[in-house]
Amino acid sequence: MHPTTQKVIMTAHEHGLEIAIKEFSVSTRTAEEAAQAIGCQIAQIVKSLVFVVNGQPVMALVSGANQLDTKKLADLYGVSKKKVKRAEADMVREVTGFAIGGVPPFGHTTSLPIYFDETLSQFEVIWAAAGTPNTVFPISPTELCRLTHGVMVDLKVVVS
Ligand code: 5CA
Repeated sequence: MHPTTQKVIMTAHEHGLEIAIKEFSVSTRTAEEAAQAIGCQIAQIVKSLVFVVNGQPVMALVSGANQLDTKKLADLYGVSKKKVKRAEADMVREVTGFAIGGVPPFGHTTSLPIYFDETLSQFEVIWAAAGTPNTVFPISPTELCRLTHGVMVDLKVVVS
């Protein structure tokens, strides 16, 4: 098992949860690829995205079906939308310990505030990255929200 994946398993274990990692021979680097490999809806894929709000890194766990509305994230902090940026690859690695494409929702090297897309809560099972671009694991939204101390919010772009 890859050491980065081990970190994800251990963190879950510390919270009393056993997770079963699924490793694919194909890429699960993007939500589309992950859904394809798993054979689930894209909405069931958890995107673990790092944003910088007012200079502070935060993580948003967003359904693969949704785009994050930076205005909604900015509003949570009472700042202008201009103060919200997507983190660069280097920063993602620095604050999570993982490279883009395999960033898991927990097991990070630093403690990040976590926002949880409410769309994810409609499913019994959702799938998140397990530390590498070809590993994922299933989890219930309730467990994931509990384990990450996630704040459930509506952050999605509404397409009209
Ligand atoms: N393993 C999959 C599904 S679990 C996964 O990690 N998906 S993800 O959405 O969490 O990670 C890919 C995301 O990383 C992309 O949606 C994109 O928002 C972001 N990303 C990709 N390239 C870059 C980059 N160069 N800089 C910043 N963010 C990036």
